[in-house]
Amino acid sequence: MTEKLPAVPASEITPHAVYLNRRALLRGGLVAAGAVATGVVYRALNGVEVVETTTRAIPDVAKPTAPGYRVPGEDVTSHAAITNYNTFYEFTTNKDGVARAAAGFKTDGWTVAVGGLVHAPRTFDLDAIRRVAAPEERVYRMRCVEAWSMVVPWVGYALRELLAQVRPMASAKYVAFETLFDPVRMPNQTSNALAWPYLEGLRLDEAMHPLTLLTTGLYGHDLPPQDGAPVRMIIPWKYGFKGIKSIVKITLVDQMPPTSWNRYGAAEYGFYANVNPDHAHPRWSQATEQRIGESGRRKTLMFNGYGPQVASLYAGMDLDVHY
Ligand SMILES: Nc1nc2c(c(=O)[nH]1)N[C@H]1C(S)=C(S)[C@@H](COP(=O)(O)O)O[C@H]1N2
Ligand SMILES: [Mo]
Repeated sequence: MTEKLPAVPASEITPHAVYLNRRALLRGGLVAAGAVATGVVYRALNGVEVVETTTRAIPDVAKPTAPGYRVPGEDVTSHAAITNYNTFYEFTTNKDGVARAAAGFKTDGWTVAVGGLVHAPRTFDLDAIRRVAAPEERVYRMRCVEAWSMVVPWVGYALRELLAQVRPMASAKYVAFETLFDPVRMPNQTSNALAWPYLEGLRLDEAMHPLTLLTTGLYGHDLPPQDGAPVRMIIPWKYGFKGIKSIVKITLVDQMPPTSWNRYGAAEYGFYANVNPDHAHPRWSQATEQRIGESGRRKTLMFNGYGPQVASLYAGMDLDVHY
């Protein structure tokens, strides 16, 4: 049965992004599989600039099959699209321009300070972050509030593995995250596109959920700068903006922490930001979405399809109020 989907105003999907997903592009070798060197190549394919970003291959990535860890029957979005259609306001607000603007972003000496209401606060360098748990590939549906979506093979491990290392206190109720603030390395932080540093937060039970991924890679390689190198969050049942990039600080707190997009516009961006086709955003319908690389629209699924895993977290809550 073909159901007619409600008309949706033209989204911000550019022909560029749709083009980037063509399977022909994949066959054209834009995924530099197995490459070890980090590099950036600018290529014009039929007049469209594609930034080809190569990063270190992550050794021994496990491919678990637990429910929710894969997306059966849906195509994985191309590497070219995932790395050339980005939101990362610290570099530019132009989605097609993040790859170029972030190219060469240095993560040497990166640390993540994990503290607050914990018994064992600790600052992790990148090697320590990587040693906390074995890397896994998690193929997740991603859905942005602007009504585009992708399917992405992330690499990482459950955030709860990291939190276990610092031993949260019983008084901890939320987890607050912070992106690097460094206007020299993140040049658009000199603008007021958002208040800096970028802030996000989760309730502690959301942070401890096994689907909540501390992410260090995609397509088997370290994250490229445009996707949030060297470490970011991915919470697949929430809108993309909850997936804070280039994290330097994680703090356990007892009050709901402020978040950048909620400060920017509370009527548009709530704290929870669960994917919810029934709660309209003032500017973009949430009922349907444009999967990058497809021509028609898909119906958006409650909790982005992860309801069986996460709906119980919100039992008894009115999700039209707590959006
Ligand atoms: N620090 C930081 N994190 C961020 C953003 C940002 O601008 N700055 N954008 C968010 C938004 S709106 C989305 S949709 C996702 C996009 O991630 P991607 O570019 O890897 O697809 O990152 C999120 N994390
Ligand atoms: Mo987004």
